[in-house]
Amino acid sequence: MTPPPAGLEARLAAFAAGEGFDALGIARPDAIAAAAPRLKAWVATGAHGDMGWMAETLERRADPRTLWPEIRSVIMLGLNYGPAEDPRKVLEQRTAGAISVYARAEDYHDIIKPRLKRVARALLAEAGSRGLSGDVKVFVDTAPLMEKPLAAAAGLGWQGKHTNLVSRDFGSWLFLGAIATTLELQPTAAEGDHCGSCQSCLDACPTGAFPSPYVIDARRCVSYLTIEHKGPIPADLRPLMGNRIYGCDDCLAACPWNKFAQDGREAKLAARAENDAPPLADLAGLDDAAFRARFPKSPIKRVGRARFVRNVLIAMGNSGNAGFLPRVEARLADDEPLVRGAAVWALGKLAEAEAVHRLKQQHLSREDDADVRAEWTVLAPPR
Ligand code: B12
Ligand code: SF4
Ligand code: SF4
Repeated sequence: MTPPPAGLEARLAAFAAGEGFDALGIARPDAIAAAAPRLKAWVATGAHGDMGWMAETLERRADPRTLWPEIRSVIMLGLNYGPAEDPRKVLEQRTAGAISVYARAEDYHDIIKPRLKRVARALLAEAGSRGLSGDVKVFVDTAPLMEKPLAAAAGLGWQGKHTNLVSRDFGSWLFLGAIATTLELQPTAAEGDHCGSCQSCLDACPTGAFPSPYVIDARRCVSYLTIEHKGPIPADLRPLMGNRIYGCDDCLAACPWNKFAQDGREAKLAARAENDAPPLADLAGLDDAAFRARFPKSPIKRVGRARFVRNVLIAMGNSGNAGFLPRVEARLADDEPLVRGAAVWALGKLAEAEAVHRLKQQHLSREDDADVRAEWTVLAPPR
């Protein structure tokens, strides 16, 4: 295929800027050869936990050409969602829940995807006006594509020791999206690593989720535990989660490159005030309908009510606030075993031994779920 006339890339950049994207670069589909063996090695250690889809899509993930053989260029786009203030402030408010920055606003998938489609359509129209024909597909976290290595290859930044993409201009606060195309576009230069001797992100992690720099053990990451993990959260990690009820930003927020970042310009990505530090007391009693109504257009809805209330109960257990006990006790009889189990754990953290014993006698004999029975058993051995 002959290269397109000079200027198509410049028009592409203008379309992307017009749709509000803050960063753009172009990578060849074969640009991430080093990522494939690393990904395979990572999955082989089991670090992906119960994200079975990572292992199932391994081959396609390792090379975009397996996903789409005709692909010639991958356009990587970044959208700045830099918070107005340090998101870790809420971690000190033990009776409130900490929701990660990306989830305080509207679901970014819904914001980015239509924009990617418009940019892609404009690119095809522009190429057509130059006598070029091509095809496009857009991705935002929705396909087995390694967005971070591709973004680094396209020069948007580098994969920092916390494994996410760090940008000189936006620090750790870029959402990534991709347009794959059969058009042969001029690639942009890759970005080098600027972490140097810094390891602030590694030190900041509350659960020790980095076995080594640049490698995450998802099974220990609060983001995985609160969002992806469907079962009971391992007991040894619960106390380390503090009041984080949906995702975590500690490693991102610790990055010194954030000092060059600007607040996100996007109104739709601005935090909703009610999600800045929501009182835990308002969240533990949500039923299905109330949960959906509380988080309209939010990514939080994706985890469903049971997983979310599980997280809230763990935060209550970590709060040291015995005032939560009536709300915790109410969840001991919840329909969902996941919720009941977390309530038992929170009870053990907040209640006096006498109350624990009384409630155990009341609930254990009727409990038919093995996980919840185990929570009761660990909590206080039978007298
Ligand atoms: C699976 C996943 C997760 C998992 C696993 C996290 C992870 N680091 O992969 C969990 C649920 C934990 C997660 C959490 C979060 N995620 Co996430 N996640 C993804 C997803 C779907 C796939 C990522 C992937 O392929 N992981 C596989 C592993 C192997 O990749 P990796 O960690 O990058 O591993 C590489 C390094 O270890 C490297 N490596 C190994 N050794 C060495 C040595 C050196 C020297 C170097 C340089 C590299 C290196 O090689 C590996 C392969 O490239 C992407 C979307 C996508 N399709 O890409 C979003 C994505 C990565 N997530 C994103 C976000 C925002 C988050 C959270 C911040 C959300 C939150 N606030 O809670 C946290 C951050 C946690 C963290 N520190 O990573 C953004 C990141 C944007 C950015 N600027 O990078 C993405 C790109 C989504 C998006 N479209 O914007 N996520
Ligand atoms: S998101 Fe939080 S728990 Fe996960 S690796 Fe970063 S600091 Fe650790
Ligand atoms: S905190 Fe330091 S080590 Fe971690 S990504 Fe940022 S610059 Fe790199």
